[in-house]
This record gives sequence, structure tokens and C-alpha cells, in this order.
Amino acid sequence: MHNGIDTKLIVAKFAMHGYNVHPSAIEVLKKNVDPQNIDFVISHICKLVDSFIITPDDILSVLDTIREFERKARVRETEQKSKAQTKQIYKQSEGIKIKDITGKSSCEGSIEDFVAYFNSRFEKLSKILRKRIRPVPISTLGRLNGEQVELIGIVNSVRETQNNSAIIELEDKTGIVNVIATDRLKDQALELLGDEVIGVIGTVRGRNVIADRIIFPDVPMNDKAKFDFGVVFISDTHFGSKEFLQKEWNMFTDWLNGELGEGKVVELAEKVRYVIIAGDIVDGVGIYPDQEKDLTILDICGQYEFAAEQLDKIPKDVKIILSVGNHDAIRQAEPQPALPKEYRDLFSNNVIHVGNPAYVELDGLKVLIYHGRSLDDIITKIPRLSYEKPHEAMIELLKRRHLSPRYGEKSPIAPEKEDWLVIDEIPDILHCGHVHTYSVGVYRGVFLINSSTWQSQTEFQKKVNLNPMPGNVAVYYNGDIARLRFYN
Ligand code: D5M
Ligand code: FE
Ligand code: ZN
Repeated sequence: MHNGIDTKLIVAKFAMHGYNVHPSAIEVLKKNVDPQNIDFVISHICKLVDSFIITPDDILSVLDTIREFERKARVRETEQKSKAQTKQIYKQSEGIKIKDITGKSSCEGSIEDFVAYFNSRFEKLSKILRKRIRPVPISTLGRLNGEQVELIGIVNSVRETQNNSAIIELEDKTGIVNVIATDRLKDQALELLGDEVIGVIGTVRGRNVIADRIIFPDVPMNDKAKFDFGVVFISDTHFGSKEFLQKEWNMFTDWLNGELGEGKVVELAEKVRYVIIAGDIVDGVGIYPDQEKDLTILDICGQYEFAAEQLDKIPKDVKIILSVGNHDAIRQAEPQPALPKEYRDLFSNNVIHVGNPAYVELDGLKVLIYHGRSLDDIITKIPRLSYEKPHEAMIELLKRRHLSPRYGEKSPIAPEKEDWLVIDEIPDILHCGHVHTYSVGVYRGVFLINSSTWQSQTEFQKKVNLNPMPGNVAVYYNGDIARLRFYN
């Protein structure tokens, strides 16, 4: 009960508005309203009630109305906040939308961060899978012996057994179960990378589930995107490396300036509106042991100055979307933010800096840029894949709707609250680099481009038997991808 407000004062306040108030109504008012809000409430009661004597019911119904107003106001406020956030995510820049981690990183790498990160991954990917399957919680399987069930879980591990099957340990928020995959499903199971979120349709047999189908989140069938402007895809320029191919780079920029090539090739250069670079802009310093021996520019700032100089050879009416990779001067764990300001400031205005990965929309063309570090893991893990055809490994990313399915040493992940590596938005083009080889393909209407490098084979790469295909450029125009070679 509030002592702070006097009954007489309340009667006087109502009288000022021309109303009488029943003593029991005053009690209700005292019980439900803070003294500091009393004037506000009384003025509302007098506006909303048309009887001459105010009753307890009048008071209660007006209080309900006020609460409803307040609730709606709160909803409006949150809606406005989230609208403002969306605006922040999509930094508008003359026809360009960008979504990346830059300026939004929140993780400190604690255990709680990892729990939140994997929860986000599970939520986002199970939401996609739920469009096709209706999972039961793993904890309820004990009661469903003999029945066919649908499950969604994260892959903890996969092991091969002697009797021609594989056991997938699958976990959801309620428990863990062994899923047995035999025959064709065994081959599918052995291609699982671990940590991906999948669906399983299977039959409960005691403590296990015998799989009938394994379902990936995957992308639906799309039509190939058709836009009548050109976009150039390159990657891994490695400026500052002794093996940087200056002569070939100059040929490339000459072509963009309309000074090299003839016929359709020159016409294509005229159409180009954007150049996208998928990271490893510079060779960096201290990236691997004894790297100094491979560098022409030994300091990182000098390397970015040189990079800016080389990018200045690209016509200024072409916008350059510059992402980052594991050789750049930014944290290694993905998602990587864009370059720090001190380096960004070295570049001309036509360079737009983005993180890795970055989802961009260029006059409507949706491109997902990802440097491609996870490709090493995928190509190593799945025997049918090779460095000669990196786009086939990129298909595995689309199937899993995730850019770095396996958390590990080669693919360090920063445990952000949201999993930025989930492929939420289906792009028209997925663009990677990193492996220094060139290949292009289409999967369910999505173009896959790995755009190689501008660095010839290093001593180190010779030792690990890595054969780069430098100087290749992919050019999107009007629903097709052309390949230009500037290296013999
Ligand atoms: O990576 C270029 C390519 O070289 C990529 O496919 C990874 C591979 N690479 C890089 N470091 C190693 C080591 N230590 N062993 C084997 N293969 C490696 P880049 O990011 O340009 O260095
Ligand atoms: Fe590289
Ligand atoms: Zn790389």
C-alpha cells in the first residue's frame, strides 16, 4: 500500500477535472499506481471514462488500456531498433550492400562464447532443415523403438566399423545418439567433415538409429543470375612477394583499360563495373618460417602501399571490393573483419574494404566472398576432391550451407555470438581463392568461382607439391563466366 499519496488530494485532483470518485476506487488507485504516476493516470481516467462517479472497475479498465499502450510502444521501439541494425548491416554505397563482421565482433574466446557460437550454428542450420523434416528430440528415442524417426543434429564424429558400416555420433540439445550408416549411406557418412548440422531419417533399433537417409541443409534449385554488367573475380595477389607476377598483372590492368586484346575481349573490359578480390592481398610478414627470403617488401605497411599502387592501375570508375585472407594484417580466426583503418586509408576511394566472409549485393547481383581456408581441410578429407578442381570442394560448402564446417587448426573460427559462416542468404555467385588454382562451375544455379593467384610457385609450395595456376581471371557477364589467362 502506498502511503505517499493522500486520499483527500486524490479526491481534489478528480474534482479539478469535474469528477467524483468512489472511496473504494481510491483504494484501487492507491494499490495499483505509483505516486509519481498518479497525475498521468488520473488525467487518462478522466479522458477515457464518461460516468460521473468513478468506480473501481473504471480504474482497472483504464489501467489495462494504459498497459496495452505501453506494450505496443515497447514493440515499436524494438522494431525500430532492429530496423536501425539492419541498416547498419547493409552499409549502403551507391547500389552496393555489404554484410560482414567488420565493427560487429563481440567474442572474447571464452567457453561460454563457444557454446553460444555452436548454438547459433545449430539454430540457423536446423531452421533450414526444418523446412523439409520434422525432428524428434534425441532424448525421446528410448520410447520409439522400432519406429521411423527424423532427427536433426550436429555431427560429433564419424568412424568406420569392420562390418561395412559407419557410425555417426549425432548430438542435439537433448542428447547424443549413434546413427548407423551402411552401403551407399556409409560412403556419404565417411564424407562428413564433423561439426556440420545434418538431418537423418532412420529407424530406431535399441540404442541406435539405422539411417535410411542423410539430409544436408543444401540450396534449392535456382535460375542462374543474369545482369548486363561485368564483374571481374581475382584472388591472392600476394603483393610484396618475390613471386608476384608483375608483368602479368600489368597485362591484366592494361586489358581493363581497354589497351590489350581485341574484339569481344576488349568489349568485355568495357562492361566491367566491379573487381572482387577474395583475400591474401599482400604476402604479409611472419606468416610462415623464413618468409623474409620470399619477400621483396619486408614491412607490412610497405606491402599495402604497393598494393594500393597496383590497384590504382585499375580504372577509377571500376569499384574494387577488397576482402582479406590468412596472409593479411588482420586476425586469422574467421570471420575476419576488414583491414584496420591505417591500411584502408592507403587505398583510393574506389576500393571498398570488406571482411572475410562478406556477402555483397552489387546492383542486385548477390556475391558471397570467402577466402577459402576450409577448402584445404575439405580437399584433404574427401578423396574424390582435388586442388585441380577447387569448385567441387566449394559445392560441399553450399550443401552444408556453411563456409567452414569443421572447426580446427587449419580453419580457426572466432566464436562470435552469431555464426557468420552459415550461408544464410543464397548467393548468385560464391567466390573463393586461397588454394591458388582456378576452376569454375555451377551448382543448382549458383556460380562457383575459384580465381587462383598472382603469385608463381614459391620454394615452399614446391616442397609441398602445390602447383598453382596463376594469372587466371574469371569475368561474369550476362549469366556467363569467361576465363582470361594472363600467364603462359
Ligand atoms: O595458401 C596457398 C595454398 O598453399 C593453400 O592451398 C594452402 C597451401 N598451404 C599453405 N601453407 C601450407 C602448409 N604449411 N602445408 C601445406 N600446404 C600449405 P596461402 O594462404 O596463400 O599460403
Ligand atoms: Fe594465398
Ligand atoms: Zn590463403
